[in-house]
Amino acid sequence: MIPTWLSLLCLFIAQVFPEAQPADLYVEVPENYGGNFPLYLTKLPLPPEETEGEIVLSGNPGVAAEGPFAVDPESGFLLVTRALDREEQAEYRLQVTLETEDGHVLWGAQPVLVRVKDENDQVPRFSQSIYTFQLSQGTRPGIPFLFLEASDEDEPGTANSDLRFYILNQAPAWPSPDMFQLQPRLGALALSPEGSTSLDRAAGGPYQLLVQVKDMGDQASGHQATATVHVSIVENTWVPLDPVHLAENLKVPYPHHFAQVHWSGGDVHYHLESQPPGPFDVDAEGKLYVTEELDREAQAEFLLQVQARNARAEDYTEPLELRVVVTDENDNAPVCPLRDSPISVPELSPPGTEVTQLLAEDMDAPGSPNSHVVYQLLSPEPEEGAEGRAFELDFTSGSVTLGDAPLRAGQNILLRVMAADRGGAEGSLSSTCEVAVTITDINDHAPEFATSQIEPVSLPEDAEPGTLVATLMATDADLEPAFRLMDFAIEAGDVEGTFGLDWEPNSSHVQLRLLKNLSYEAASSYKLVVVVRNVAELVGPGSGPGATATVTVLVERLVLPPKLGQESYEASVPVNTPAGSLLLTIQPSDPISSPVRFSLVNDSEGWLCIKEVSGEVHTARPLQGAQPGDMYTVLVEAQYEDEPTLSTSASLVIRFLKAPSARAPALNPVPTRHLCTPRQDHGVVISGPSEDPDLADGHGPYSFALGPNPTVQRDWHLQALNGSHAYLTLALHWVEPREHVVPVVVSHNARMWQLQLRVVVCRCNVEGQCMRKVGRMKGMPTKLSAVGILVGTLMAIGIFLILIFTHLTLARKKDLDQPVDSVPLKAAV
Ligand SMILES: *[C@@H]1O[C@H](CO)[C@@H](O)[C@H](O)[C@H]1NC(C)=O
Ligand SMILES: *[C@@H]1O[C@H](CO)[C@@H](O)[C@H](O)[C@H]1NC(C)=O
Ligand SMILES: *[C@@H]1O[C@H](CO)[C@@H](O)[C@H](O)[C@H]1NC(C)=O
Ligand SMILES: CC(=O)N[C@H]1CO[C@H](CO)[C@@H](O)[C@@H]1O
Repeated sequence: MIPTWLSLLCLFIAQVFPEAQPADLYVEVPENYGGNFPLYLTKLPLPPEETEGEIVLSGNPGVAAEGPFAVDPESGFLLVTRALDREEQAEYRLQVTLETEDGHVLWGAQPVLVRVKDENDQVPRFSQSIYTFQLSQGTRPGIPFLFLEASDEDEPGTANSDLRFYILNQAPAWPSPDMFQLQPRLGALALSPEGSTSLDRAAGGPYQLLVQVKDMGDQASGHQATATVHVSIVENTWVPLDPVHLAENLKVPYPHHFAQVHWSGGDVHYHLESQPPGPFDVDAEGKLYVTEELDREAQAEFLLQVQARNARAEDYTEPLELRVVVTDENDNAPVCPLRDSPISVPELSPPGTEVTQLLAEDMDAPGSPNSHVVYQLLSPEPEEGAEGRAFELDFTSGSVTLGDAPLRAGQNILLRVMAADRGGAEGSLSSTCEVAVTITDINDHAPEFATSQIEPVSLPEDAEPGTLVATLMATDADLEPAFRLMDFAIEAGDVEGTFGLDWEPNSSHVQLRLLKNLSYEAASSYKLVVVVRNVAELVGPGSGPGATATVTVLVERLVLPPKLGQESYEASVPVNTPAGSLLLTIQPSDPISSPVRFSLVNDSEGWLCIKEVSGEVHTARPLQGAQPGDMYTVLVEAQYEDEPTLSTSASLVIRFLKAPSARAPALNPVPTRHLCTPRQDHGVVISGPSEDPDLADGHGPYSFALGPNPTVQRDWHLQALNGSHAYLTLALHWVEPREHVVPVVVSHNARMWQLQLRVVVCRCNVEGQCMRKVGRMKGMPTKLSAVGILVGTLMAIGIFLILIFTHLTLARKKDLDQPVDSVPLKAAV
C-alpha cells in the first residue's frame, strides 16, 4: 500500500509557494477521481522535533469545516475521503495546526489551498430550445439578426467550456440550402449572400433551422446540444418617405412627433442622424420627433437618415432618408444694405439717369410673397410749385432715377425710401432705407472777365519793364476749385511780346505788366486782347464773349526840354563896344537834336540881340549908360522849333570893362590887301595880334568874326585858322571891284575889339591876279607893266583875227545853202 500513495504524492504535489510564510501549500485534486479513497494528497511539513501534540485540520476561519479532507496522524499526509465535484466547489482553503490537548498551538497555522482540477463532465445547453425570429426582406447578408446563446458549466476559459455553433439542417432547403450562416464562436445568425439575394427576389419561408452547440472548441470530441430556430420572413416596410414640411416658429409642445419609420424585422434599434445637425430624434418605435422650434432663416432644410440596427449597432440595411423642409413665415423685414459714402451724381444729368438701385434684402424664403419687396419714396417731397420731382422711384425694382426737377451742384440730398415685403399687402413688414446723394459740379461755366473793356491806360515812354499796366479780374461760376482754375493769355495786339501776364495759379486776378522798353516812334498805342480759359476741359458750349477783355495802352511821348552847353554864360565887354559886335555863341549841348530857337527874356536895356537859329549874341546898339565894373544879367531862353512849350533858360552875365585907350583900333588902318574878282582860290590872312599893336602883349587864343553889317556878311567869309590867325575870302562869286573896308571883331578873354581891314578888290587877269591900270600903281614892279603892255598888244591882234574869222564864217554860210554833194569835202580847209 505504501508504494501506491507515495507515487500519488509525487503526482499531485505541484509546488510549495515560496512567498507564503509559512509557505502556502497548494494541492490539485482531479475532479471525479475514480480510484480508491482515502486519497493521499501531500505530506504536511510538520516539524520533526514536535512529536507531541495533535494535528488539527480546519477550514479558513469562519468557513465550513474541513469537509472531505483529513490528516493521517501517523504519516502526516493530507488526504481526501471522497470524489470531488468542481461544479459544486472548485477550491478549498484549509489550515493545519499542531496543538496540545488543552488547545495550545505548537505549530502552524499552515494554510493549504486545494483546487479541484476540471474534467469535461458538463454538457452545453442552449438558452432556449426553440428560437423564433421575424426576418425582414432586405436585410443585408452577414448582419447578424439573432444571437444564439448557450452555456457550459465546466471551468470557464478551458476547452471544456469552449463552445462552437453550427447549423445542422435548414428546412426547407429552398431556394438555397445555405440561406443562413452562423458564426461558430459567437452564435450570430445572419443571411448568407445568396440567401439575401434570393430572399429579396421572392419571399420564402418560413424556415426551420436545427442548430448545434458543442464544447471542446474545434476538437472533434466533446459534448453537444441542439436547438431549433424558426425564422419567418416578412415584407420589407423600409420604404422611402416623402419630404416633410415643417413650419418655422411652430408653437406646439415639444418634442413634436412628425413622422414614423418601421423596420419589420425583429430586434431593431433605430438610430437617427441629421445633416446638418438639427433638433431631431427617433424613439424605439421609429417615431420621429422635432425637439424645438425651427428657424428657416438659420437652416431651411435638413436631411435625416434613420438606420435600423441590430443589437451590435450594425445596420440591417441602407439608411432611410427623409428630407425635412422648413416652411417660411414672414418673420423678416426687408433690410437695405448700408452704404458708407454718398452717391455722386454730376449736375445737369438728364432726367432718367440712374442714381442707384435699392436692393433691400428680405431673409424670408426667396420667391415667396414674404420676400417680395416693393418700394415707396418717402422723401424728398416734391417742392412747392415745382414741375416734378427731383427723383423718381420704380416701386418694383427699387431703381432710383433723376426726375424733371433740376438739381444744383453742391446739393446734398437724403433719399428716404420705404421697403415693404409681401408686395406691400396686409401683414407686410417694412423698413426705411436712406441713401445720401451729392450733386457734383461739372465744368460747365467758362470764366469771364468782370469788364471786357478796360479804360485806356497811358504809359510814359520811359516806363520801366515790370510796370503794372492793369489788373483784370475774371469770375467762374463753377463750384469745384479745380474747375475754377484759369489760364490767361494775350491773344492779339502784342506781336513783339512787349507785355506779359502774371497770375497766381488759383487766383482770379491777372496782372498785365510791361516787359520791354516802350518806344513812341515804334508804336504809339496798343490794343491788347486778353483771353481767359479754364485749365480743366470745359463741358458744354464754349467760352462766350466775356472770355476776352481789351486793354488799350497809350504810349506817352517823352520830350525833354532842350539842354544848353552851359548852365550860365559870361562875357566881358568894354563899355565902348560898338553895335553889332559878337559877344558869344550859345549852343545846345546836343548839336544833333531837333532845331532850337533862342531868344532873350528880359533884356530890358535893349543892348543885346541873339541870332534865333545860331545862338550868336551881339550888341544891338552902343552900350550907352553901361558903367565899367557893372554886371548886366539877362535870361536866354531856348525852345524847340516844333515843340515851343518845352523850353529851358540860362543866365547870361555881361561884365562891363572900361574902354581901352583912346587909340581906337579903327583908327589904325591895317595895310591894304588885294583880292581879285571873279573869286579865285585866294584869300587874306589876318593876324590878330600883329595887326593891332594893342594885342601884341596878349597871347591867344583869339576868335574872329565879321562885323554885323549884312552886306559885309553877305560878301565876305571869315574862317579861323588857329588861335592867332584867320583867313578872309570872298563869299560871293563876284564882288564889285573897289576898295572895301571889312570890319572884323576879334575877341579874346571876354575882351573884344574891331579891326577895319582894307581889301582892294580888282578884276582878275588870266593868272588870277589883279589887273592894274599902269601909272596908277606907283612903285609897282616893271615886270608887271611889261606884261600889261604885252597883253594889250595881244588883244589888239586878237580883235583883228576875230574880224577875219567872222567874215569867213559868213561866206561859208552861203555855201551851205547849196546841195551837199556839190560841195568838195575839203573845201573848208
Ligand atoms: C491757392 O493755392 C495754394 C496752394 O495750391 C494755397 O495755399 C492757397 O491758399 C490757394 N489760394 C486760394 C485763394 O485758393
Ligand atoms: C531800356 O531802357 C533802359 C533805360 O532807358 C536801358 O538802360 C535799357 O538798356 C533798355 N533796355 C533795352 C532792352 O533796350
Ligand atoms: C532878368 O531875370 C533874371 C532872373 O530873374 C534877373 O536875375 C535879372 O536881374 C533880370 N535882368 C533884368 C535886366 O531885369
Ligand atoms: C601859332 C601858329 O601856329 N600861328 C600860325 C597861324 O597861321 C599863320 C598862317 O598860316 C602862321 O603864319 C602862324 O605861324
